[in-house]
Amino acid sequence: SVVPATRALLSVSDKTGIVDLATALSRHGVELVSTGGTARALREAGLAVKDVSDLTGFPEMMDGRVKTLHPVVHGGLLAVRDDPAHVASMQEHGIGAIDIVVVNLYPFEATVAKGAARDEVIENIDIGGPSMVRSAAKNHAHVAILTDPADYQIVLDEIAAGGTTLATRRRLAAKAFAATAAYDSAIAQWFAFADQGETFPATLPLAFARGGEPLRYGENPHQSASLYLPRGPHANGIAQAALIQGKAPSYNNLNDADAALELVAEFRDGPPAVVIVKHANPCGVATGKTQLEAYKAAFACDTVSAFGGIVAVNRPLDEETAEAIAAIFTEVVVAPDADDPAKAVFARKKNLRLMLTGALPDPARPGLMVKSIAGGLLVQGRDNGRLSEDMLKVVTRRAPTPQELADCRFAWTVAKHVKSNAIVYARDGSTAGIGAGQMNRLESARIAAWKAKDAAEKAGWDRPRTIGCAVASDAFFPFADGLLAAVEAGATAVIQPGGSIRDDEVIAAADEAGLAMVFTGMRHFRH
Ligand code: 93A
Repeated sequence: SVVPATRALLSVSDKTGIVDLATALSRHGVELVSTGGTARALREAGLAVKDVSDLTGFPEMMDGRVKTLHPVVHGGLLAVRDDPAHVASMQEHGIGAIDIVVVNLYPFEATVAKGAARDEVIENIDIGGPSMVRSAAKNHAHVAILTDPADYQIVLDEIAAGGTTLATRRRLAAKAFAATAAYDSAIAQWFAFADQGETFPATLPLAFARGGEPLRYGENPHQSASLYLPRGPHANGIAQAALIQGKAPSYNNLNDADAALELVAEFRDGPPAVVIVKHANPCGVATGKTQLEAYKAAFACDTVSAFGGIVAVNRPLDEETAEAIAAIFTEVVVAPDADDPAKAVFARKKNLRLMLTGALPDPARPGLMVKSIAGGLLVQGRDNGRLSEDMLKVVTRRAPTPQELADCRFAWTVAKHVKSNAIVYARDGSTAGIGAGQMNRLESARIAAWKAKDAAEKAGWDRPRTIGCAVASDAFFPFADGLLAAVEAGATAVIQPGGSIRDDEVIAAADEAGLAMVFTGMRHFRH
């Protein structure tokens, strides 16, 4: 199973290390065969090289699209050396065996990444390269396929010792197929996302590669976990954020930080906004004239849950806000950026993780949501639905005041990011109470009201901030009871999708209570 090297085929776009490798190969008496640019580089280094076109009897043609796609090349790669029929075919057609193949592919991803025009991207889809890689890898019983410069030395050492070993050739073959699979999935993803804006690449499982280190554990210590990063183009999400200080984020940290970032990104074009998340649900969200004001208002919504929470801001973090955040135990702070004094504040808090994202992601972007179920994956487009003026329909006798309407929209935006059944009370650009994740809407409405009352008691306010607030419901009220619970809490305006068969009943109850209610026609389930 040791294969001595007699002939090598070299065809590389990235020519790093290729001269050294070829020099060493030729020193071991290996004949070198190469494609245009690679052959030129080797000749310039004074090496004797045979052109593939001399082997095939065809010139490279069609702008290089066809250079190695020929039976003389692929026969030399695929022939089973100890099969008499294969050997006979080689003799009949003048095909020489190739033992070592060194290929790296046209830089497709780099071409996409630099923002090249469509034609240039297409031209950088390598066809002949992956074909050679796959032929050589399939025939690893006889051929060593090098796709990574990191493996050059191992193969040279083996050649020096008499030939490549089967164990190495197998390992190289596995790596080669992983490389072509990744390459094709990047192409598929470009077609699906960047080119056509589709949300469902056919190659979903291949569209992601594990990034960096595996995570310490999953949701619980007995569960393993990894972070996978998309191949090819991606949005600047939490997975791409830079960790400025603190321990590597855990599975739960990333999950929560993602929820916080996605919600705060809804406010990226607005005034300073702060989101505090606990267990992937916001427990306080507010906008303010300053970042500190927004933080204080968000914190006041639920001072208990904020402990050990995740804070996200929509503007570069400033010092006074950092001081306020650092005053209580906070797991993670997510920000587009942080000024130096703010960083200095956190430097004193060794356990706090600071993650900087750069420009916040576009909340309207398309994308994929993946959830695993036993035996399969559920895939859907991300919920990028956003409210526009023309969607809103006033359904009550009373129309909301401008202030109520603003609070409705704010509450609605937050509710989109709260686990269903979501009820959000909001006033003056700040949440007053959030009810999340209950199995019926009435309970979420009650919990949100109870929490608002609790917050008022803790803060020593004379009354809860739900008095005169707006309430948002992520899906329609199936009965009037949930709405009446909100009325009891002090809500004067309601925003909800509408669409229940009992809408008439719910609207009548709203009119009875003097509420202003708008329908959005859009639902934001989040289960
Ligand atoms: O255009 S191709 O898809 N057609 C081919 O027949 C072919 N053969 C090798 N691309 C092809 N290659 C690629 O050319 C290799 O994968 C390598 O990336 C590159 C090396 O070209 P050169 O040696 O001319 O720089």
